[in-house]
Amino acid sequence: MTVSVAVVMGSQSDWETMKEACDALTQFGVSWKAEVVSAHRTPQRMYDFAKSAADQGYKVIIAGAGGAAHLPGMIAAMTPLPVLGVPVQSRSLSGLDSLLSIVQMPKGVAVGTLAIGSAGAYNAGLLAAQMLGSDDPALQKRIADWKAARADQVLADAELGQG
Ligand code: RP5
Repeated sequence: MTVSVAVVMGSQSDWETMKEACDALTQFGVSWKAEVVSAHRTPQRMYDFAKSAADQGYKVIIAGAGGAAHLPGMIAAMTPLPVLGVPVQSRSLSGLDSLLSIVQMPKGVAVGTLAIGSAGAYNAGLLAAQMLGSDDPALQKRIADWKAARADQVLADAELGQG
């Protein structure tokens, strides 16, 4: 069976953050496969993954990394698939290094960069589902229903009090 979204990350230590992306994909019924693919430690594995991702049938790649986070950009350089980058919160600079490494791509190599940490990871999964939903009416409806339910919840809780 073809898996729709590849979720890759630079280290096992990124999984706690990146599993949020997988949770979002599961929530909307989108298939995913997660694995460690390091730009620095396993460059050949990264090359092989990026070069074969489209032929494997993936539609979107989510790539998370921390620190000198080259992984999303390197993968984007080698695949025609859309790449969503998640800056993982780093120990020394709280993820600002990850964010700038991922977001500051040169013109012509696109990485859609999300927020630092678990919110960014979840949103990467959500955004991937929304991208796939443009070609899948049932998926698009599940996302629209979820958004409507969230809005209803906010409205139901909107009255905070009166003095
Ligand atoms: C990056 O270095 C990884 O993406 C990770 O966020 C960071 C730290 O990796 P570990 O030292 O925890 O393996 O390549």
